Order: sequence, then C-alpha cells, then structure tokens
Amino acid sequence: MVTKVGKGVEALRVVVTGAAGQIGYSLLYSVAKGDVFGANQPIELLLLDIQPMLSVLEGVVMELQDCALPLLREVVATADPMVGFKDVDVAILVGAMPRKEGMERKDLLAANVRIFMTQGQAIDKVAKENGQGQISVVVVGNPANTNALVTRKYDPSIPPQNFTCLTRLDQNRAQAQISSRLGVSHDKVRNCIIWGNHSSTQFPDVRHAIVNIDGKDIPVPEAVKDDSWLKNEFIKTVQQRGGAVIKARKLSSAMSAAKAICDHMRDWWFGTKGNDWVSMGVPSDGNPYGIPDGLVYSFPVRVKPDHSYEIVSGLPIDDFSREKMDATAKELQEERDMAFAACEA
Ligand code: NAX
Repeated sequence: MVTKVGKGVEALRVVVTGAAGQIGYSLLYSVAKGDVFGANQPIELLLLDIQPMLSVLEGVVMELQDCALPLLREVVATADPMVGFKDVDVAILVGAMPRKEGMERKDLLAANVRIFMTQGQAIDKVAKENGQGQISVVVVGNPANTNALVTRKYDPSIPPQNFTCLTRLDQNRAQAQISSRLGVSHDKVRNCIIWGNHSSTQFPDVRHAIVNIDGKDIPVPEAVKDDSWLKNEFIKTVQQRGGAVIKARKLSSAMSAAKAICDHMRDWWFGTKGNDWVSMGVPSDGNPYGIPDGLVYSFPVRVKPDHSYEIVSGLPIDDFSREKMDATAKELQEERDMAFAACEA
C-alpha cells in the first residue's frame, strides 16, 4: 500500500514499527507535522506492522492523508520489513510482542528476540548507509534495552552508537514529579537522570538535577529539602508509574510515550542545549561509570548538533547510587544472557 501525498525536495525516510498500535496512533501525527525533525523537513513515513493489522493501518494512512500535512510526502504501509526499512534514515521500533497471561520472562524475551533479530537483519540489508546519514534507531518496544541490543547484534554494518532505547518517558516522569513537588512549571527542572533498564529496577536520580526558581539555578536536593522522600517515595513513584497508568487506564502509557519518543528523537537530531543532558539508553561500552560493557544502559548524554553524543562523565557516585546502578546493570546482564541464548536456540 503506497500513498503519494506530494513531491519535492529530499525527504527524511522514517519508519515506525507497531504503527497500528496505540503509541503509533499518538506518535505519527507529531512526526508527520514537523514536531521532531523541524518545520522545514519533508517526511516519508513507512508504517510497519504485522499482516493481520494491515487493514487497521489502512485507516491510519487515511487519517494521515486527511490531516493534509504539508511536510508529509509519502506514506507506505507494509508488513514486510524489507519494504519497511528500505533506505530509511530513522527507525522508531515500537512494535513488540506483549506479555501474555502465563508467559514467563524468558518466553517474552525469546519472542521479542525473533522480532528484533529479523528487523536488525532487514536494517542491515536495506537501510540507508551514507556515512554521516546512517540510520538512527530508537527502540521503544519492551524489553526496550535488550531489544535494542539484539537489533544491534544483527546489524553489524551500522555503528553501535546508532542504536538507542527510550528512557525519556521515565526522565519526563521524574521531571514532572519534581516540578509538581516544588510547584514550578516543568521546564524549570532539568538534568534528571535515569540510570539503567527501562524497568522497575531503573534508578531515577535527581542529585545532579537543577531547578530554576525566580531566575536562580538551585540543586534539586537543596530545593526539595527532603532526602527521605527523594530516596524512597520519589524513586518508587517513577519506577512504578507505568503500572499505575495501566491500573487506572486499563491500557499502558501511549500519549506520554509518544511525546517522550518525540523528545528523544528531537534532541538526538538537533542536539541538547548548552551544558544540559538527557537520558538515553545507549551502548555501555567504555562508559565512565564502571557499568559492564556489552549492554544498552540508560546514561545521561550530551548530543552535538551533528547527532553524535557522549555519556556525561565525572558525576560523583555515592554508595546509595552505586548500589542502585549496579542492581539495574545486573538485571540487564541477565536479560542479555537469556536473549542471546534464545538467539542461538
Ligand atoms: P500496542 O499493542 O497497542 O501496539 C503494538 C503494535 O505492534 C501492534 O499493532 C502489533 O501488531 C505490532 N507488532 C507486533 N509485532 C510486530 C512486528 N513483528 N513488527 C511490527 N509490528 C509488530 O502496544 P503499544 O501500547 O503501542 O506499546 C508498544 C510497545 O511499547 C510495548 O512493547 C510497550 O511495552 C512499549 N512501551 C515502552 C515504553 C518505553 O518507555 N520504552 C513506554 C510505553 C510502552 O509501554
């Protein structure tokens, strides 16, 4: 199914997998409208989902057409990864196998390994490879960190740093908790960090975060003045926020997830502001915090305008943080070992 919406200058080819799902539905409009790659960047959207969802995708394509967005040049809906990843510049991998009743963690990992192995191989074969413009990948589908690692394993022709996973939703949740607590608008709080896995072992850390109150930058712990709240309730609330949304909505986060994907990609595309950083799941190889190599682990990163990024170094790590950072690393090592065993099975 191919729909040409217009013709023109060089467009950015962006694939969204799981495009018929609920995050896809909240995400596609923002991407196609220019909220992520800029108001002057034409977009070609490739929507990849599984065969039984193609009729739903047809409706999504119709709606995208009906938005009459000036930047949207072309929409392709497909169930074939070789079509979906053809010449793409950016891949937003949202589609994944959800956990079903009675399914063990290792079965879920194995099911997702098959999906991300196939997609990694397709990216390796058909995605764009033009040096600087090589494909940028963000994995959203859970377990996001390990799925990113598997995709990268099967995609040897692309530099490892081009594979990231989404922890920006967790960062946004942390930022929102702090700004609500302090009664300031969300944009006044910056440099919140999520360390590790996008799971309940993640470590939301605001010891290095800053809040701007009445024009003055203050360290968040100094403004909050409640270490016990920061070490207990705050961390727990952020770690369990996804579950709380599911309990209330009977569906998992979608609007906030889509917004976080836009934040992640926009910052990766245009760079972070000044000395500020954002959290991204990135390859842990050679990191300055003693986290084992060979994982996709969420760190604070600074991004340059040329899309390259570096892990922020030199942040002091106390015993409390060390323990939490190592615990989430351990979980990621276990996930990796289970996933790689499934790859070989
Ligand atoms: P939905 O179930 O609404 O949509 C998932 C879509 O993926 C479906 O349309 C399904 O057909 C499709 N799909 C399944 N296998 C596929 C394959 N092999 N190729 C292409 N498409 C495939 O889930 P939704 O709420 O959109 O969530 C998607 C994923 O995001 C889930 O794995 C979810 O756990 C994860 N999340 C990750 C977050 C993060 O911060 N990293 C936060 C939000 C979300 O929970």
